[in-house]
Amino acid sequence: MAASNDKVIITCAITGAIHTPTMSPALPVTPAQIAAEAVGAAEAGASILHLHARDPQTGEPTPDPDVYMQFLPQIKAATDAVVNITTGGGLTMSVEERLAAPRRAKPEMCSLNMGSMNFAIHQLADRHSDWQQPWEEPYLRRTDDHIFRNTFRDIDYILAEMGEGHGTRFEHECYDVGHLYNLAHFVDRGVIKPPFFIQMIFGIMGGIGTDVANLMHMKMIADKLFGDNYRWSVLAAGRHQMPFATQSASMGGNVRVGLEDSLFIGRRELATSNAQQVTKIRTIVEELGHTIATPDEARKMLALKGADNVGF
Ligand code: KMH
Ligand code: ZN
Repeated sequence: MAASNDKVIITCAITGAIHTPTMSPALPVTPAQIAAEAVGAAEAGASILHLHARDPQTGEPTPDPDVYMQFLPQIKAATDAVVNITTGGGLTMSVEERLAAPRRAKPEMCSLNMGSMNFAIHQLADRHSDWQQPWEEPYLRRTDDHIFRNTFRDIDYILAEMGEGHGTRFEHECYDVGHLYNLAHFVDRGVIKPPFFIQMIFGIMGGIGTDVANLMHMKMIADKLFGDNYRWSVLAAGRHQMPFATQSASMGGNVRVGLEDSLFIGRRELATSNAQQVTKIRTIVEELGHTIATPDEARKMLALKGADNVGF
């Protein structure tokens, strides 16, 4: 069994690299918007903030560390939430580009995607027209031919650069059962050490689907592979976000919400902010009889290096 949760960690993924500005006016794109949304999410109860950057003019995902540095200090000044920077980046970025901002920022946490896969969001393009920016439609449509690259060598490289190099720990993003076995390979080699944090992901086209039986299976296999050496969390894409997060909390897991994963707060109703989603899942978690983790409790649960030891 996974280490039991006294407290539930809420991660909020603020903007990501999947959704585009046309899809929702609430999606933050400028550094000021990303900082404000992150601070709002933390105030609502998120103890971890998962962050990507966007080009301030166009809203296109960017790997530029200078853009990250326009919002990271603001977030740090306004909240003690754990900053978690993506190493998945955006769908057009090389592994080197994906590492540029994490290298500069040396955060407490980074995401680490645990396998290569098809990562398809082209179907989102069929739901929209009148694009605000010329990059949006081609960015989405090209993903019917997109491989999200995360080879064993890439994973080793990121572990060495960020883990050994900067003491960063990881949100291990597992989009299918095979990714748990990939994680086990690194755990068995001793390069990933407990207590590690598994983010189980449901509903990305190319990954495992949104059947609750899949969540049960992922959890069962994680228990078999890792015993009580791990912490786990769930995110599901789109309308499955809240049901799957609720299922995770009711099974003793942690939860991730945020506009990176879903733009909605209810059936066909767009969320007005990241904080709105955090407040909703926080209410559910508390109604289930759990307590949410503060940032320092999350740090302790995940053995993080602390907010004083980062590069921003
Ligand atoms: N967009 C999520 C499905 C990353 O940033 O490294 C996964 C994610 C990847 O958050
Ligand atoms: Zn992300």
